[in-house]
Amino acid sequence: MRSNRKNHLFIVLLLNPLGATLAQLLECPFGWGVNAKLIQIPPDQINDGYCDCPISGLDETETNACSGSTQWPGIHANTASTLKFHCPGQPQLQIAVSKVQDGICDCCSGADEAQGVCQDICDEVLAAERQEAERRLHAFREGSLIRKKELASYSKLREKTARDLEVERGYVTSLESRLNDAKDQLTQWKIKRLEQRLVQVKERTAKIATDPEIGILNGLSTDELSWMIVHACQTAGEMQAMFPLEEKDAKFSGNSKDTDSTTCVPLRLAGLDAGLIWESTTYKPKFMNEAVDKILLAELLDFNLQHIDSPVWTQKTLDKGSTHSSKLQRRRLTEVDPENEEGEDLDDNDADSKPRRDPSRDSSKHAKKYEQEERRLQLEQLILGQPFSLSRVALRQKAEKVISLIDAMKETAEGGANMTEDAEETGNSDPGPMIDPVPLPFIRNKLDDRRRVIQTGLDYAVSAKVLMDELEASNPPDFRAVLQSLLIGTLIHENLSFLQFWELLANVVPELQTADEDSKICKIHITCPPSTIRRNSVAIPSMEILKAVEEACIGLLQHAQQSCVVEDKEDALPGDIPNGYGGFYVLNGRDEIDLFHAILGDLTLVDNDETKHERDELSASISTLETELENLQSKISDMVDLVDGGNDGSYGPDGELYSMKNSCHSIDSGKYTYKLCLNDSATQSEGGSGGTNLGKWDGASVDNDGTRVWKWTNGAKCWNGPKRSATVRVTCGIENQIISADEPETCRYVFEMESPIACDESYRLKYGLPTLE
Ligand code: MAN
Repeated sequence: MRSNRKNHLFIVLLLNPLGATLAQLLECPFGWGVNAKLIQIPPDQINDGYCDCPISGLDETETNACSGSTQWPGIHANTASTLKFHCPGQPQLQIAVSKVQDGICDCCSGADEAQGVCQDICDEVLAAERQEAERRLHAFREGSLIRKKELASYSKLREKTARDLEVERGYVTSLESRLNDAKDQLTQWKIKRLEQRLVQVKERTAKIATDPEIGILNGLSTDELSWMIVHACQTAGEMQAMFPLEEKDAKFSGNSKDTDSTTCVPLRLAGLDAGLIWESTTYKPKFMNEAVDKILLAELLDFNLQHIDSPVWTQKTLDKGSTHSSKLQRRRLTEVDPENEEGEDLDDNDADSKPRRDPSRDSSKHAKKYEQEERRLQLEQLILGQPFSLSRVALRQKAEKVISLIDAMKETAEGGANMTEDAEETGNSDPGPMIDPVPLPFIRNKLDDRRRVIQTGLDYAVSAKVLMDELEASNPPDFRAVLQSLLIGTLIHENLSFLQFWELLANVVPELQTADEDSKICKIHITCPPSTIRRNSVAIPSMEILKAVEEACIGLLQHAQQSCVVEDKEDALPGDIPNGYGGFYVLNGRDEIDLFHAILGDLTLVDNDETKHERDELSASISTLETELENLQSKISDMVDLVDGGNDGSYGPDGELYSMKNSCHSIDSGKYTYKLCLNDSATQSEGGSGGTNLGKWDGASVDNDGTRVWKWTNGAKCWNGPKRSATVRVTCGIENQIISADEPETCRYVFEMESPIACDESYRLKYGLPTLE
């Protein structure tokens, strides 16, 4: 060991010129117990690879010689890394001191070994190194030019963009105000339409209702008008349940196929036509000239004009209806929110006749529901007690009777079958009465169906009664006019025929109710032939209606009598349940030859070509401006991004990554093609198809030795391993290109890439390259 000292000292002095001065002062403890003393270490024995201070290790802090001493923990990594042997003529090559004098030639000159051990191969080796150095220098020259140019153009662009940004922001303000103006125009247009319709409907309904010649509601009391509205809704519910939407043209008889729907839609629409809506939870009426927002009413009307088969009448449903699909629009008419598993009621318009829930759950909400249910039942009883409901009650009773008969027969039949089996066992051969059971379920279903029709009618009627009661309680200034307008509106939107109207009238005006026992025997609930009365010299019904009903009655009576005869023949079980069974008819709404078509047809809720065109134009200019604004905002956001050097600083120092923003780079390696996209994702594909996700762009950073590192993380999970990730280390080069790909650990991918952006000062220093003018 000692013989090597000279050589080693050379190393120390070379690497640490201060070492000798410090070492001159070095004293260290030596020996133990009574023999302990301080010894002085001469400079040539410091870091000579021989441990003179075994207790403290102070003389060999840069070698491993004192490793294991009691006080010195061993050579420190940082110190070790600085302790290198420099090969003369090879500035890039530094070798660990342990490789000096180890018998292996590391330096091309052989300077790391004793003289004569190695051959000098520097000419050969340095030529290759020189070539590499030249290549590096060339790349650096070119690359750093490109880098400078790109940085300069980014910086110029950035300044310009910062200036432009102010201008663009000014455009936003003006676009926004133009957009607001356009929206305002559309709103004003809708309000104008609303006002026009209100005036039109008011004039027309007043005429239809009270014209001395043709008025159809002349002479009626407010109570009668109110009950006619309730029964009109009952009719609407029955039509809705009896004839599902596709089977009839009637648009507004509560037109959702959803039988859960219990709100009397025609009445709600009639309300809008009268400038009136009912508050969504208390059903207190709000008139437009009082509390109702004109804009809301205009929006509702306009929406309904455009969506005649799925109208709305509250803000909430308007919002749903206008922004969502028809599926959601349909839900609007449903009492129970299908997304709510609890089956809670929608707290808007649809609860006016229901809920019909189990009241046993003990929250105040449910107590309230219980109260509502009580109220509903009371109203239902009240409605069932009206003359209009007589045929419904009769049909219900008849249906119950027949159904219990069918059930009893079924039991007997089953019992009989059992008995037959028993009889076989016991030898009793009497099989009992034989009944053909085939039509029974059919009849039973039809009767159930009829009961459902009646119940839907009742639900609608209850819904209307709730609204009527609240309306009356609110004591509106011209109650009669409001009722007339609501009734006419309901008839319009329900698509009611004159004959159905006559049925309402005949059942609510006591003097018109027939005392003709025959018609009761025939169980016809349409009052045929019509009677007529006069109140204060006003004819009820109007002459026009009387005439039309008289004509219609001729055919109806014939049909009714026939069915009476058929029914009477049947002792117990009917063979079929036609419409009109038991005297309960559900009539189709009006058609184009109906008297009411001529009277009410022009007030039906439709959008005509002209108004459609006007709205389309206004809407189009709004959407043009919206698109323009959206584009401008996205442009501005890109500009801000540029000025800010990438909103999250993602363009790196001096915005050097800007020129590479969103660029993709590929390399084929083995059977895979790798594609790395900045600000996006990295993929691995095989045979040109598909692509395994190696991760999403996770940003750029610089590691300890100044190398740029880009990362993609959170890729597709590796089977039994981590999520895939990719790392790129970027070095100086003239072009942007990936030069190597590797997967050193399963699903962890590393790449080397060349790019001009890495040709910077730190690269120059790292490789000791000359400065460029
Ligand atoms: C695929 C490729 C490979 C990866 C394995 C891991 O074959 O993504 O790179 O090593 O999955 O199962």
